[in-house]
Amino acid sequence: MLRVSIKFRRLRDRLMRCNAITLCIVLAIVTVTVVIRGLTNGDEDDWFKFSNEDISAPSDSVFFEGCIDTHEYLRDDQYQKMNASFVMLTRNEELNDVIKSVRSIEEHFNQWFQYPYVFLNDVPFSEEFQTRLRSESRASMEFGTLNKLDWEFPEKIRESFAFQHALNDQGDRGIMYGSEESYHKMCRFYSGLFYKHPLVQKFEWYWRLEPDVEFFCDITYDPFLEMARTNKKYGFTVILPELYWTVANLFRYTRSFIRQNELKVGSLWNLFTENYQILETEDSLLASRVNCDDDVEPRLSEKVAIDHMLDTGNPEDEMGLRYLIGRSKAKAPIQPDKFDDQEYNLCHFWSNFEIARVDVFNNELYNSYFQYLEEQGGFWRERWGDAPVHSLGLGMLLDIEDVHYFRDIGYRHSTIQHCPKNNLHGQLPYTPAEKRFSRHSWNSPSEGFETGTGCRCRCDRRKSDIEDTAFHCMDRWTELLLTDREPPINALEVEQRIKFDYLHSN
Ligand SMILES: Nc1nc2c(ncn2[C@@H]2O[C@H](COP(=O)(O)OP(=O)(O)OP(=O)(O)O)[C@@H](O)[C@H]2O)c(=O)[nH]1
Ligand SMILES: *[C@@H]1O[C@H](CO)[C@@H](O)[C@H](O)[C@H]1NC(C)=O
Ligand SMILES: [Mg+2]
Repeated sequence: MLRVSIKFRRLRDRLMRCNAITLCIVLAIVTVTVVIRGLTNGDEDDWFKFSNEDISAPSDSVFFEGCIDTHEYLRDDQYQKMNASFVMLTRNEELNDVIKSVRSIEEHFNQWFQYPYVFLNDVPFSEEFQTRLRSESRASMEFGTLNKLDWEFPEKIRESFAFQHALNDQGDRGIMYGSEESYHKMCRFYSGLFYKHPLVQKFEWYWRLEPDVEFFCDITYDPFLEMARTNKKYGFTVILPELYWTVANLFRYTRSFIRQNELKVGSLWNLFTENYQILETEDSLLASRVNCDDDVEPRLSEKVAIDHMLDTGNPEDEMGLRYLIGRSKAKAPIQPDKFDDQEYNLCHFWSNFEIARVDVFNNELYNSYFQYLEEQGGFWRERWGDAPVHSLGLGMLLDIEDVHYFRDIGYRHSTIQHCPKNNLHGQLPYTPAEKRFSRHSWNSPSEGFETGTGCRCRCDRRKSDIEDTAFHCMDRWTELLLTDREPPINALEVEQRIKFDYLHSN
């Protein structure tokens, strides 16, 4: 099923990139079909949905399908507790939402594993905050305060007219959180500073948490250990597209950083970028006018006819003349967000959940990337989120197989959620490590599926899964795991074929 869809998606990508009219027609047909189907049987599960599919691949799949016996797993000689902690930046006022998140992660995971917590705040945590949280877990907790330089924008910037104007302007333009200074600070902090905090640096791994998040499934194994065993460096549970206007110039600067440092990006880069370099050619005029497959034949036919006229020096060559005039009048197609033949597709790992090695960010390359972005002022001139910044940084540094999709971890933050289907065969009875986490029998898990990955997930099926709504990003992820990228088209080969036809038809 998935392989068929790969062919379909190639076709669709081609249509989308080149031909707005065709796209409109296709969309119209799809809409009509959806309406008709809705009227006739309404069985939406017949449609292709990622949430119904098995997407496991040799380079990445869930560590376990369904549950494992945690007590046995922990007793095993091979088990070792990892050098890891939870990390959460939060405010005193958010205490109740913080408790909700901690209760959820304790119930679904940490009651068995006892990983410590690190809480960070720009002002000191209150006594109440600390005591109430300590009563929520047997694991140790540390409460850190950020130093001012890590949190505030430099004074010179803060006091500039440009700074206030940039924030007001983002507010006027309706950019989500664009006028909130603290949101900008938060994004900047998570982009390039959290992993430098001494409390975070005490560990080799971290699991980022936020207030008011919810976990839906039991995580019966140790994600840090399984990542280490399979050589994974970064794990996510949601991938989705960013709001364009928050990052309008991020990719431009990212490309220029890559160019200045002559970097060779990792294969993960392909998850986040559209590639316009589909022709292998030295001819830059030709390359600039070919952005998609549909441009190849027309642009090369034009070139063959013009070259032929110039070679033969025949001014009566009507076809050649017509093409030459046409080409000199034509403007190069404008792709405003194309840099070095690439464009950011806006996909990013949703960074309010991350399980990763601290050194995936704390390394020379990523640090200088952050430094470069900081110098461009994008954390206040625009509202660059830590999620797209992390993703593009990781894209440079990592290969696709360095990343793990925690598809079996059901997660909700704000209104977006991923709740996996339960694995049909791999369910085990729940055995809490603490009495306060006992469950009522009426609170039973959702039904199981052959392709499911989850362990005792309880999902609200009325809510749609981000795997299905952020289809394009999931599509890219699975495409990269399952297929090789199409090689560029050799311009010379196509040109020779066209030339042959051209000379033999004249
Ligand atoms: N200490 C502190 N923490 C902050 C501040 N701003 C944001 N945070 C924390 O940073 C995290 C993300 O900020 P939020 O404002 O919740 O951003 P969000 O989750 O994208 O947006 P919501 O959907 O509105 O929750 C949360 O854990 C906040 O508690 C701040 O000014 N001080
Ligand atoms: C954990 O990792 C940190 C950072 O790499 C290191 O400084 C620390 O010594 C480690 N702790 C243990 C107990 O191994
Ligand atoms: Mg939040």
